[in-house]
Amino acid sequence: MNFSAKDLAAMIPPSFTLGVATSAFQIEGALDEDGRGPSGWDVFAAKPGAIVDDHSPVVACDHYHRMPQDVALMKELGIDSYRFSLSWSRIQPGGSGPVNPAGLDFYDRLLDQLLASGISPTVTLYHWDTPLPLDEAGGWMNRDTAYRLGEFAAIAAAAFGDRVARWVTVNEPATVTTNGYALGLHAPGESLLLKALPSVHHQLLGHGLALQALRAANVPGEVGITNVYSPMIPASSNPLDKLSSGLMDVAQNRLYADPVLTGKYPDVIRAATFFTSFSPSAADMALISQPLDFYGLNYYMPTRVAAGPGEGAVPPGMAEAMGDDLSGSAPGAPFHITPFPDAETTAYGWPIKPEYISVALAEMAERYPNLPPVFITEGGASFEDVVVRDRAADRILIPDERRLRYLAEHIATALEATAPGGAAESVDLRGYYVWSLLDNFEWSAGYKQPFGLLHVDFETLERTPKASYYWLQELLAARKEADAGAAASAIREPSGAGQAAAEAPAVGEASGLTGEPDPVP
Ligand code: IFM
Repeated sequence: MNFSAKDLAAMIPPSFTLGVATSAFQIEGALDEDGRGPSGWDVFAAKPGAIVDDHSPVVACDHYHRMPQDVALMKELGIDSYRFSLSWSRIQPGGSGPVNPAGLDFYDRLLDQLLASGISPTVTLYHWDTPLPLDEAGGWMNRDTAYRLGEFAAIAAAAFGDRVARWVTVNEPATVTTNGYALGLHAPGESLLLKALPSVHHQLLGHGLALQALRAANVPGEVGITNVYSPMIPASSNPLDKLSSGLMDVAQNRLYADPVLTGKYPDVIRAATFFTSFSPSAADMALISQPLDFYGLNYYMPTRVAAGPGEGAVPPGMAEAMGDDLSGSAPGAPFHITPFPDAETTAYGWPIKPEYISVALAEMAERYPNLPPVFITEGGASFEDVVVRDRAADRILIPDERRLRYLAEHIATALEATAPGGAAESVDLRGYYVWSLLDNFEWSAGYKQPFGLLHVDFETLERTPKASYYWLQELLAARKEADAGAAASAIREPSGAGQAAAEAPAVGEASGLTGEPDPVP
């Protein structure tokens, strides 16, 4: 595939939302300021060895202080929507009880500034940074945390409900359970393996209670949940590999999507309840499966699965990126993740396979006949970026063609798949959010996995647009022109996005460097 921004713009339906996404803990910093309480992640990240090279989230991108500048960069980019999360600990420092007015004020200003910039806000209520008192009381292993999330949703609805276009209750419960409770790679650092199952149910219940609170507050915005989805591919036609890949599919995809979209846990999980005390009530399942306005799907990669114990429970290369030796992370596991022989990978070791975004959407359509409209609420790639100085033009360039190509191919493939005649034509795909606006604190991988459209120098905190930023800017401008009815096939004037956009490389072209580029130390 080789798409220029303009080719791609021509494929985008008029009401399709193009946005960027971040989360509070990954960008805000200011952990001890203005009455914010500690979160479980503050404590986890401070443990020696928990984060690669002991990187600290204390400053992160300093978004808390640089928010107006970041919104201005989004406005210049021309995005339709910004997805960000609320720091629960900033708004309700104890995770229950009193609200912190300064915390509310920060998000008030952010929302107002977004709306004044023509950007529609999508708010995630829970993106992993559980208030510490709740984590200390058992976190998601404790049913009470679900009720606390419902309460937090009511606070957020009362404060911001008038301005939020779209609410995501919980982000990627699968990652929280797998990394946080089963493998100990994320906060709260529990290694409970299969005993982590209650953390699944309590997060989904938290989703249901948050949804109920938002509806009770009559928020005008749409409400949904976000799950990460990775098509599972058996490493061979061997029945054991097929069985293993089916089990991974249950553990990573269906365990989270089935209860929300069908009101039932997958059969294999229900069969397992025969041996365990896990037995969710009909009332819980009804809360979890309330109708949604949209379903959020995070797609990054497919997963190739082989039978037998192997290296690990995360994609090869990722363990190293997280600074961990995961060879013993899932002792006795009957299967493992194995590389795609022919795939390029990101810096995280994630296989780059755009065709599988189509598989993900088609599988969702097949499994869930009542699937609501879908937003890809995250997609993107980490690559080590090279910063070069273009002396002739006296500017800094970050030619991140691989990220730009990743985005173009994934957006194009998703659009093709959901267009009439496509593999997932019944899916009502409403938008795509790029992860991420900024290079940021990538959890256990610290600052070593940059996903941003904006490069962040973590010493000076200066933001510099990468080639992918200019490419997206050109795409957005071209799409707006097309929507405005400008002659689609006529030769267009340079887009309103300015000269930088006009200079942005098409996918597959050179980086736009002129003169003698010097690597910047
Ligand atoms: O950075 C994360 C984000 O917080 C959740 N989804 C995946 C991203 C990349 O790992």
